[in-house]
Amino acid sequence: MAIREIIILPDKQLRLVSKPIEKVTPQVRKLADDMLETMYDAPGIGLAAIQIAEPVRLITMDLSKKDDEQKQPRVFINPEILSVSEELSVYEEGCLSIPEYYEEVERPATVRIRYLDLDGKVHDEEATGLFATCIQHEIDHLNGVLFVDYLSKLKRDRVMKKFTKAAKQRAIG
Ligand code: GNR
Ligand code: NI
Repeated sequence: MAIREIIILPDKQLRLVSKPIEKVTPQVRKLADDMLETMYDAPGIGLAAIQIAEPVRLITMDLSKKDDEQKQPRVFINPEILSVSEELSVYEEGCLSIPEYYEEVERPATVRIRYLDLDGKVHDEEATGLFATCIQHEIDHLNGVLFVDYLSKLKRDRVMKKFTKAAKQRAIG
């Protein structure tokens, strides 16, 4: 396993549409392992492969509490949203690719999802609460969408500008 670098705004790779995984090969398992290790190290509750510059439809997640004895690592391959509830819910979201920026986002409160696990088995599930928010946030990443896209243009422009400026400062050194 290896901890990989997480790419941040304004990296254009975050806007790529990730490709479906055709077969669960040993390389896919290795990538999922690296993603889990990178996610726990960050730390974050979810990670999409594109956040470590791998444009494939693979997501890791662990929604267990920090002080839970057992970790609950989860892997979602080619996840799809089958349906969404009319009911909406608001969560304060953050993103490892937009460090230290948090804003409330409104999304469907419940979603039905379909995905493959690391054995290639199909799962149909209902996600609610933080699980619903997180899986929607991660599937958005697979489509090149970031949570700041749901904010006002004023807020989004402000964030984009801040991260563009910070990247330029780092380039100067
Ligand atoms: O660690 C994360 N926390 C989080 C909090 C609220 C809504 C979504 C998330 S996902 C985020 C990790 C991340 O950037 N995943 O793409
Ligand atoms: Ni994110």
